[in-house]
Amino acid sequence: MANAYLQGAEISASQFLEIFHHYDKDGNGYIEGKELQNFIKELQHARKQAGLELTDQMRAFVEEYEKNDDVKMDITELAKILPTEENFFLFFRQQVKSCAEFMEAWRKYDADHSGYIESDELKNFLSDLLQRAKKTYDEQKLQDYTATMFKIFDSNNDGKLCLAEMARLLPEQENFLLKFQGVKMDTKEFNKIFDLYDKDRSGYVDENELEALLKDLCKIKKVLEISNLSTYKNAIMALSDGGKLYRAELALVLCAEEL
Ligand SMILES: [Ca+2]
Ligand SMILES: [Ca+2]
Ligand SMILES: [Ca+2]
Ligand SMILES: [Ca+2]
Repeated sequence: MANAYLQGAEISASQFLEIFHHYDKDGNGYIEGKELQNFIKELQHARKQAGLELTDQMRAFVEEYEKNDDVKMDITELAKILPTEENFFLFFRQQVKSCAEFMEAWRKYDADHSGYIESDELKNFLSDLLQRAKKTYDEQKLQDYTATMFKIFDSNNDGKLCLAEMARLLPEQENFLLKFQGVKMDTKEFNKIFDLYDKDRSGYVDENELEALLKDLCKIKKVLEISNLSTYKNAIMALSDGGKLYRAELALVLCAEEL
């Protein structure tokens, strides 16, 4: 593979994906161990050949690796290092800054309320993001872009994106959704919890009911931190219909199965 991209040439979203797969030899979703060693060696070599210094991001990454060779690089980290023509990770993060904004967007673009973002819905989402960022694009580009997003994020290849798959786009510190993956329950337990915390039996959980639920969850589940309670609450409430969080909406975050 030509090394132009390591020297700073701009690459397209699909080339970017190829590069990731090129280095992730065993295909486990991370460039790590020998793979990472190889990546860093080729990166340093290519930059030197082109008479270029490492960029600040590259240097920071290499320094971290030198301190701790257990470092794993996932696709969002590679996106920070390699400049892409349309760096959708950085671009997405400029537009969707917090978990609450992400949930709001989720609610809006899951137009058929299936609990998933399907191809057409993702296309609408990307199209709006591009417009907001005042980028020019045509139908072809939008289709490529959508297809690439699916290749990257549809981990279980079912042709639709669930909340947890898309949540990989969020920065680590904002990304409590990944923590909630470890808290999810089966349908029976989820329904029991929903009924228990829907104290007034209105059929939805309001903000206070949700707060009580999350407080108790923080006590039982070590991965959740009580200091983040209001962040969790605000983000999950962003999925609600004007403060009414119905069963199917809460299930997106707390239930491991489809209702
Ligand atoms: Ca790997
Ligand atoms: Ca949908
Ligand atoms: Ca999927
Ligand atoms: Ca209620």
